[in-house]
Amino acid sequence: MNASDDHQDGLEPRVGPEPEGEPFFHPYHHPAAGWGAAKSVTRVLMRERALVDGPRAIMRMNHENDGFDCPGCAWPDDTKGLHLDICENGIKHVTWEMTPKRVGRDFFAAHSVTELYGWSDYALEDQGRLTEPMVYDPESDHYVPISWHDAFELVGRTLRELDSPHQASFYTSGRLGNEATFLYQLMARELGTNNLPDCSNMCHEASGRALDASLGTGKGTVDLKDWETTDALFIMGVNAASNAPRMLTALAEAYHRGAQIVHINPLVEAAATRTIVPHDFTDMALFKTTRTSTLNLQPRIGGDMALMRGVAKAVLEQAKTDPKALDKEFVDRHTSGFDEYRALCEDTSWDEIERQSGVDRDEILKTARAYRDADRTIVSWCLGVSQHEHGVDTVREIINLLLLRGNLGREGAGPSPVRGHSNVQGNRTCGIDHRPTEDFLERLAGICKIDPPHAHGLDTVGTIEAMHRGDVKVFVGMGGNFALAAPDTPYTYEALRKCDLTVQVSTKLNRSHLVHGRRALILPCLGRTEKDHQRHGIQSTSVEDSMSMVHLSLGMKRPASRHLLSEPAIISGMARAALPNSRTPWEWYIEDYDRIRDTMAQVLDGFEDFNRRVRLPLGFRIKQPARELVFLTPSGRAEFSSAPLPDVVPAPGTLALGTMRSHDQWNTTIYSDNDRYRGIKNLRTLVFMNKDDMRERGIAEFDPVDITSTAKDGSHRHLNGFLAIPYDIPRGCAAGYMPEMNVLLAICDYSAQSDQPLMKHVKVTIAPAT
Ligand SMILES: Nc1nc2c(c(=O)[nH]1)N[C@H]1C(S)=C(S)[C@@H](COP(=O)(O)OP(=O)(O)OC[C@H]3O[C@@H](n4cnc5c(=O)[nH]c(N)nc54)[C@H](O)[C@@H]3O)O[C@H]1N2
Ligand SMILES: Nc1nc2c(c(=O)[nH]1)N[C@H]1C(S)=C(S)[C@@H](COP(=O)(O)OP(=O)(O)OC[C@H]3O[C@@H](n4cnc5c(=O)[nH]c(N)nc54)[C@H](O)[C@@H]3O)O[C@H]1N2
Ligand SMILES: [Mo]
Repeated sequence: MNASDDHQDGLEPRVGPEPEGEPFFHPYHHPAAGWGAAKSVTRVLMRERALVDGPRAIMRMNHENDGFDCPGCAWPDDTKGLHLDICENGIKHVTWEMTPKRVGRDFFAAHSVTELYGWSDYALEDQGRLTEPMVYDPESDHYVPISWHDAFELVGRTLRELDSPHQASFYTSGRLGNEATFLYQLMARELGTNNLPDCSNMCHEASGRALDASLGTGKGTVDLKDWETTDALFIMGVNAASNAPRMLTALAEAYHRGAQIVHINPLVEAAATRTIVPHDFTDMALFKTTRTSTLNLQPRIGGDMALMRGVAKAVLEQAKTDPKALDKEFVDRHTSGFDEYRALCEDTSWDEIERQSGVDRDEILKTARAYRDADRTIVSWCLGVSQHEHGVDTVREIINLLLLRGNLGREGAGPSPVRGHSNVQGNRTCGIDHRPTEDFLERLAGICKIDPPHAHGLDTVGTIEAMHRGDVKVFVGMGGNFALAAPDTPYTYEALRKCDLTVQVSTKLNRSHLVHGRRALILPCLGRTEKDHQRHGIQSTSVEDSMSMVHLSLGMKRPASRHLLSEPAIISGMARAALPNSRTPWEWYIEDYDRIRDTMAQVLDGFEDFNRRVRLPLGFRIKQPARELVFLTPSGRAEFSSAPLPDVVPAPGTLALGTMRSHDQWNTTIYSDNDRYRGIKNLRTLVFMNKDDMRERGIAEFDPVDITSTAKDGSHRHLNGFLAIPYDIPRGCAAGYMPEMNVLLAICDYSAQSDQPLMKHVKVTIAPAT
């Protein structure tokens, strides 16, 4: 235990609420959504005492440019705009923000930071909305009120006094609207740094890099219409029923249409069985279920690339006798690197494919048949694919497969990553990028009259390491909960505590307020559901969904407190204080967000005529060159990749552990200790294991176990006393919840391809607790 490479222990204090009863596990056999979801919604509305406001707000959510965008996931709004397109978890999310509970100065006077640190993360957020700016007072160990003016001055002075702007880092969580995003990156770049880490660095960085390399665009190319017309859907590494519940509707519709729906996931998640379409009132009343899959494959964790290679190999073998298996014309006209890829597929043996994917050849051939028989195919994926050492290669392998049959640039076909936070895609589009292109910088310089830095900045992992070394001294978090979301919790805590100043712009109290720098600010902001009054009237902000649709979001509720400022206003305040000689009209921008949009229209690709187009009934779609078969790659064509298969088979005695979300959780926000679709109640500190792996280790259901991870640098980390749950998961694989398991993730364990932490592939040993 005391060896120097041994890092201690679990997350203390607990993350979730006090359990309401004994831990319970019974495999879930009901359809996804439906009445279980409706019941759970009512419970949340009641707990938040929002039975009146909640439903009213929900009726205004995701409506054509009149109402606010669901602050939950990034699944697009229904283009038909006819029915209420909402989901259980979206409702929970909105209600959580609209709670009538408040955290005011009295609260902070009553509780020291040391005391609050001992509270669970659930309890912290459950106190309600933050109401006024607070500053940490080291004398008393309390947060005390500070005026907005003094808060901005503290930020400004600290930034001005740095030896170099690179000593500051500006994090974005994917909730931030486009206008605030643009101002935020402008402030950082005017200060002189590209240190713009964001939650994407932990999420879809791999997807963006792969799509860029293969297709010359960092995003998916399909929209909901394509989902409505496709013949085959491949759903990889996403727990849709919990994390993108509105996808259930698309799956049910596809099934009715007779489309193939292939789920690829080590766990058979609820979305891979059947659903009751939540907004279909007859289905609800009649308990009518719809199947949502035609085939389920359970690869080993990390086995997706080998699986895709296998499907491609089968398609190419078939093409020898059946020319229609391959779209030769598309391949010849639009792609490069095909011959090399074909040779690679031929050279990869079925033995290796089976071993690395964990799926047997028959199943792969069945999958290949489904793919080949479909005229139009969409492949959709999320974190199960991206958060791996070989995430970039895996996404590129997905694209290879799509290219073989020309599944690009036509209706009903293409790649469709499921993004996470509601505006994480918009953040990147609007300039949050630690590796900005020269093109973008040039336009920013020209239009905004600043001299932006050209050197790449720090991403999430880079920022943590730099804070730890003392090279970054100021951390600003625009939303999110960096301390808890990031890997290697104790290391990240140390890093944040070494800062001179930490600034968190937040709606609710969270761990990142309590793990802070020598000086610390909590700056409370308006939520997306709230009215944003500025000089020229009520302002709306825009967001971009997973499918590149940009539309307006307009808050409708009275703000949680009259001291709150909007995120654009907070950024503007910090910028004015930090850049006293700035020529950027920071205050003028805030009077009317149309002015920000006018500037954005000139700087950002695809935002021409922004103010008019964003007010169209459903907003507008950002042009996707790859969708028009225009490839902004070096060859001007879509590029096949030819990467060798990585070895993902765990060494004897070890397991590959994936960390994921429960149903009742939104990243670091925990609603309850339940995970309904996986049949779990009152338990978060668990590990799902294959029953044979358990038996081999002498572990029975609910037995406490000790989990030890081994990092790339050989160091070990531990989580003790987690309860083992026998689950339908391939041998050699295990799974459990973030953020509790983030202590197992070493800071050095990030992908060489994407710099993404390896959140789905932690090397662990699991043994009965000692
Ligand atoms: N309600 C709710 N909605 C959310 C969120 C939330 O916390 N709560 N978070 C939002 C955010 S920021 C994001 S990024 C998304 C995340 O959405 P998801 O990607 O669904 O997130 P996870 O819970 O991490 O689930 C990962 C899924 O991948 C599977 N998996 C694990 N390893 C592998 C593998 O090697 N291969 C394959 N094929 N599958 C694997 C797991 O079994 C699980 O089903 O959801 C967004 N939406
Ligand atoms: N082990 C492991 N770790 C992971 C992951 C994993 O799969 N496994 N997933 C990673 C992923 S995909 C992501 S996206 C990150 C999530 O990382 P973050 O985005 O940093 O974390 P969240 O939990 O979404 O942030 C919640 C906080 O956001 C604040 N907030 C809510 N609404 C608003 C708003 O409108 N404005 C502002 N300013 N603040 C607001 C509230 O104060 C709340 O406490 O976690 C990552 N961490
Ligand atoms: Mo995410």
